[in-house]
Amino acid sequence: MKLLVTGGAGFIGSNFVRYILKKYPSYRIVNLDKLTYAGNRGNISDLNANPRHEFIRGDIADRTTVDEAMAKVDAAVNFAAETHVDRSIASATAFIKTNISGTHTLLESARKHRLSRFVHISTDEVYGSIPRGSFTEKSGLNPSSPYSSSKAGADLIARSYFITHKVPVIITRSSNNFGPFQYPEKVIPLFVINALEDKPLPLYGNGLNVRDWLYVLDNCEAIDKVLHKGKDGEIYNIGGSTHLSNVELTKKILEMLGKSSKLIKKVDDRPAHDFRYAVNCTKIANDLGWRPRAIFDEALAATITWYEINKPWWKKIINNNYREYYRKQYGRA
Ligand code: NAD
Ligand code: TDX
Repeated sequence: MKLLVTGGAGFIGSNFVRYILKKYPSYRIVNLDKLTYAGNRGNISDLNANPRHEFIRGDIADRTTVDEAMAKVDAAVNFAAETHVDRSIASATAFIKTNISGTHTLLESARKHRLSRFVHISTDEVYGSIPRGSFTEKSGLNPSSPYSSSKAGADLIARSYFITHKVPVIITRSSNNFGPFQYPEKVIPLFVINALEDKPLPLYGNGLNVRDWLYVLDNCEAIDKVLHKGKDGEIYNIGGSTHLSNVELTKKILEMLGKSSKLIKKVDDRPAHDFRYAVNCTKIANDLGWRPRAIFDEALAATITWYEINKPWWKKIINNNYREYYRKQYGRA
């Protein structure tokens, strides 16, 4: 199979590209990535000499680039997106352009090139917050941030291309991922790095907001199953089944690193901060036989070790974005 992976120089995309090339020795990947602040060639430097991996620097909203890439492949997985909620609150423009227009451009091209499969990577955030229980794939969309709204818009357009144009679209909605190569603006890498450097950990609001943590390689396995065995037009939730409040998560990180909880600094809350995300994963378990394998504490410890070992990777990112990191380090207050 020849596969187009968009956003394959980002966190989940780079883990997925590596996972697929290793698992399927005959597969070829065309990796299309704009290399925004979040994309990093260093995330895929081990693939530089791999003849089965072709990297193209380009924008998913650019029709010519997309058509050229799409002409080379049989199927596509779309990871490319603007992904940080806080940035979408500061300015939503890039989110609308990439997440909505970019997805539309890809769908048009997939239609033209008659792709055999188009997996669109969405998020549990499109369902909005749920105080208890969990959302199924039939639940309505109720996003609250410009990020999640742009992802919900993309989901609806993707679904419409299946219904109207019979483009073989499948959507995945996963919970919060963590693991190697995650850009250190997201809570786990940010807090691990700050703790390693004995800097404050800016915990938003009362710290009681709950997220369901999914190890990135479990997500890669789920997407692999969806790509090969999923049914056209379907949506699959993917969750880690590890629900933790932010304060519980923060204390775990500090404990694993042997650091004091005095490093926790409560700061102003994120505007419209969703309280709790939770997805019901019965469908992917029953239909595709997927369940998360990782044991959370072990996967978190392995992730912490990865950041300890790969200091030059995150030091370079921080040095290139010094002002931003200074602001994050001291929080919003
Ligand atoms: P990321 O921010 O680490 O990486 C995004 C990648 O997309 C980067 O390499 C970036 O350069 C690229 N990109 C951005 N705009 C582009 C454009 N216009 N054209 C081409 N490339 C572009 O993101 P991530 O955390 O790896 O998330 C990947 C996908 O998974 C996203 O669609 C996100 O919404 C979804 N998702 C993420 C999580 C999570 O916890 N990280 C959870 C659920 C869903
Ligand atoms: O400095 C921080 N302090 C803090 O308390 C940061 C960055 C976050 N938080 C809190 C906010 C959230 O409740 O931690 C929780 C997780 O925050 P993020 O890492 O920013 O993730 P979240 O907003 O939950 O969204 C993530 O999961 C779903 C990804 O960024 C999305 O791309 C994905 O769709």
